[in-house]
Amino acid sequence: MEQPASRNIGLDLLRVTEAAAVAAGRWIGLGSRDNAHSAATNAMSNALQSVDIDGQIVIGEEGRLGEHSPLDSGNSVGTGNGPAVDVVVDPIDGTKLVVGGLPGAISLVGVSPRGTMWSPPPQAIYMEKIVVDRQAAQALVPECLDAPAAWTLALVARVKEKDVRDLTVIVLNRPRHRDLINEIRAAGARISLRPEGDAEGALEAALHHTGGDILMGIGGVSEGVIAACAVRALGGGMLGRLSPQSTEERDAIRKAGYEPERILTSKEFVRSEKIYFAATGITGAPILQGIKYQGRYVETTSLLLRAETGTIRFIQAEHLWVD
Ligand code: VTB
Repeated sequence: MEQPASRNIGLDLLRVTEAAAVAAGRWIGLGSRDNAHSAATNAMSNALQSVDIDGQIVIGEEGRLGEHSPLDSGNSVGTGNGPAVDVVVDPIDGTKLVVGGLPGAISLVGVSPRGTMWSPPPQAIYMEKIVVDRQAAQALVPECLDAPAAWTLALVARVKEKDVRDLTVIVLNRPRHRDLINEIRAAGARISLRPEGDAEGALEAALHHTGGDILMGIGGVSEGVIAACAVRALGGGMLGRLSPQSTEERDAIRKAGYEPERILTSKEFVRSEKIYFAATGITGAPILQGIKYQGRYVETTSLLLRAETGTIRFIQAEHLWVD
């Protein structure tokens, strides 16, 4: 006999990123980082309270921002009725993009069973990553993180059956990436330099047919773990390693008993197939349209992933606007 379909909390989680994106959207281009950030964080936290999960935030943003919010690591979220889960959130990936009215900002949440999400100490801020889609996943080997970029790009190009010059590499525009950018250019690949948003970049690289073939470089830790949820759900490939950018950060990681040198794959970042991932566009990214206010309605575009079943849903919604 056919098994009854299992319960899917995805739609409830989608409402969480929709709420954060709609709240953040009110601050697009208005120049206030604090207002944009707290609007999105509060909206996300409120929306999470109505989800039937017994959730715990695994990586909050207190380490990076040096300030506290209802979404700090260790905080409980959800009604408490429902599965015990780990939760990783990013109310806005790319706050400066929202503040400046620039494309690329999205809101994200990832959920997996309690105890399955990798949780570094809050003092760990930076992570080096490589992310590819399901076609290129087999090409990634741990050596890629230390090899010259040309080597990794050649492996990815081969499995994707294209030339290196046809690859697009997504990289955050930061001084720390000067050598990486030079190596990629010398290898002949194209670069999409981003001012912010490496979780969004990872999503583009992990989804097939987006135009972005691979994400490389050093971004945030929470962005890395949240990206790992999406990568697993999409069957893509990912390598990550903490990349402390100061001696204080390195010492804090060691003191907490973590090996800064350890390389992890998406399966080690999230040790379960029971992953949900949701993202909603704020200012409009290549994969998700931005928020549109249409008088009485606000329109959102979201992505909802469930790893267990491999479902990929793009969801467009109109919400009756109550300000
Ligand atoms: C990235 C980016 C974020 O932080 O994670 C980046 O995706 C890394 O830190 O949007 P630096 O900005 O210090 O390089 C953000 O820019 C902000 O959280």
